[in-house]
Amino acid sequence: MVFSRFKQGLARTRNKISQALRRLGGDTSAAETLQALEEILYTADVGPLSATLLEEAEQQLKSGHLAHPGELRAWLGDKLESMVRGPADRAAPLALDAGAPTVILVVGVNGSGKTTSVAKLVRWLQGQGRRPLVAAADTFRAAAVEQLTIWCDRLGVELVKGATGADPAAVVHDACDAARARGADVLVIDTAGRLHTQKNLMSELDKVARVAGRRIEGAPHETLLVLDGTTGQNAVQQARLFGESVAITGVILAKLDGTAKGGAVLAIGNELGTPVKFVGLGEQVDDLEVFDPAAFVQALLDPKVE
Ligand SMILES: Nc1nc2c(ncn2[C@@H]2O[C@H](COP(=O)(O)OP(=O)(O)O)[C@@H](O)[C@H]2O)c(=O)[nH]1
Ligand SMILES: [Mg+2]
Repeated sequence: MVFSRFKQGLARTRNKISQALRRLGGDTSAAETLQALEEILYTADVGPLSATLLEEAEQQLKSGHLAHPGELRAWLGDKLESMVRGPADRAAPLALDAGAPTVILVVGVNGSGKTTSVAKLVRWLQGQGRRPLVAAADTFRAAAVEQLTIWCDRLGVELVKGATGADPAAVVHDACDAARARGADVLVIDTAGRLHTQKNLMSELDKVARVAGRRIEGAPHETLLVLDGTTGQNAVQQARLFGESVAITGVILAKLDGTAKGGAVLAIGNELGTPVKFVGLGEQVDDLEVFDPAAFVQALLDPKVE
């Protein structure tokens, strides 16, 4: 199931890769093989790690390994899988039951997919038998609250919101109390988009986290950074910068369905030491999957076209 969802969602990245791999045959020269590999790594936007992988592949080819395309595929699969980090426990990717209720703060830049990911997370939590409550701490634009209201209505989940322009920390304060009073076991907080360079907005985020921590012990228990997968290596850079001022516990890589740069997920797991916990594979509430590195890499390199 996860495998086929990844396959479908990764269609664009996967097609690029299988095109390159299909060109290889038993009589392909080492140079041609390396070229194909290079093409794979660069189009998938694997990033700086590509150079290391190419060097290793060259060594392998020199010593007579990887001569067959099947071997190259298997070798690449092993390499990629060892690079990428998913949640430590894929059956339980989030630290639920960490607090009463568990507080999940969702952050990221504008348009990365935060609000949609909040809706998807709520759906996922409901599927886990949880009772989530949502806080609309993006009080910047009325449209942002409206968007979240529509999702929450559809999902049958309560939303705590403030007036447009209200202090997000005040909304979170109320939401923490509401979550407790109404017996919710998870509180998911949507926030406004911000860049790591916007000092005032970053300190606003600090305040939101502090207020949550005062209302509920240990909160926020999870701080998930939502990244736009279509931006490839820029997403990696964003994660690095964001991580310098916010304690990120995991990444949601959204929009993987719309890109050939699926390799960026590998770079995030490798460079940041922050696990990719979920990937977004579409615009609907069910289009969220717990990230499983092995299934992801297998799907990426699967030669079968469907
Ligand atoms: N194809 C695709 N689109 C997505 C995904 N996640 C979000 N989007 C779209 O990206 C746009 C911005 O999403 P939104 O959640 O409003 O971003 P926010 O500004 O970070 O809250 C919307 O049009 C979403 O439908 C995804 O996983 N796949
Ligand atoms: Mg939003």
